Amino acid sequence: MPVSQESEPETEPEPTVYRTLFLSDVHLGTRGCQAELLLDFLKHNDAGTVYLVGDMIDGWQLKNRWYWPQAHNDVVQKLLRKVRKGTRMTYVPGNHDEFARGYIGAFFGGVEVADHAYHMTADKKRLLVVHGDQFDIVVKHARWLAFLGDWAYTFALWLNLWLNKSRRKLGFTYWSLSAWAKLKVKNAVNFIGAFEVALAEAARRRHADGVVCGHIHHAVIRDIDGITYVNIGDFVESCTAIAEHHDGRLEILHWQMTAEERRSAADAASEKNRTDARAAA
Ligand SMILES: [Mn+2]
Repeated sequence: MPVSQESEPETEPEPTVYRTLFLSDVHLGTRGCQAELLLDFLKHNDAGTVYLVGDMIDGWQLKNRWYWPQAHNDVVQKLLRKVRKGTRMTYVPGNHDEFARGYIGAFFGGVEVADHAYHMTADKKRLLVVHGDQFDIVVKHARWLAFLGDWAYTFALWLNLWLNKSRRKLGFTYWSLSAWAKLKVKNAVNFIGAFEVALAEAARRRHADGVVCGHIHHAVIRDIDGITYVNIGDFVESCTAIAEHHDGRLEILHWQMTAEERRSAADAASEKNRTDARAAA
């Protein structure tokens, strides 16, 4: 017997249904999180498979100060509701929600928690799905590591894991690569480039055709030496997600306005065009 806890009006628009949706860096539990826009996004967009690629909940912020408004709760409910309706959902934790890394392999409300995942696109491309913070040290020391070779790369990945574990045990906050990069503003572009190359390299080492990640809040789809590099962006500043169409084509979805705001903006624009056309006549 179907049980519906939420009753939604009959007039709900039909959502666009993609093959896959990727979301990351939503940062629920912070004031910066654009939960209302995300709710609107989830209302208008659906998929057979959804990946939540880390920093969905900001455990670091919540530990300092509890902030959990209704809209943030609604996002969680909306996602779980999709699962109940048959969406396959995988949650790949990031550094801000690393508490979830203690539950790798478990299912919560039908959502699988995984350290990383491989997604096969409709056109048979194998994509590594990972948040990206695992490569912070590799990114920071990319130049040295390239010089030192393979053992250094493996060591850096291990060091990254170990350092953050120790910092946590000692009660320090997470060392944030993005914060570090923002301090060195003039290096921001270099930093994004280094991150992209490090993640593409990670995909190559795992014999994947591409990588879908988050972490640096910078949505992009581009080719790096034959590897498809995809960054989902975030739902804090840029409000972006990645969609896979039914033919395997990947696209960045921008959702800085609610669908309603979008419609009235379009109406206003076409009204202005009509007025302009009359004035010109
Ligand atoms: Mn992150």
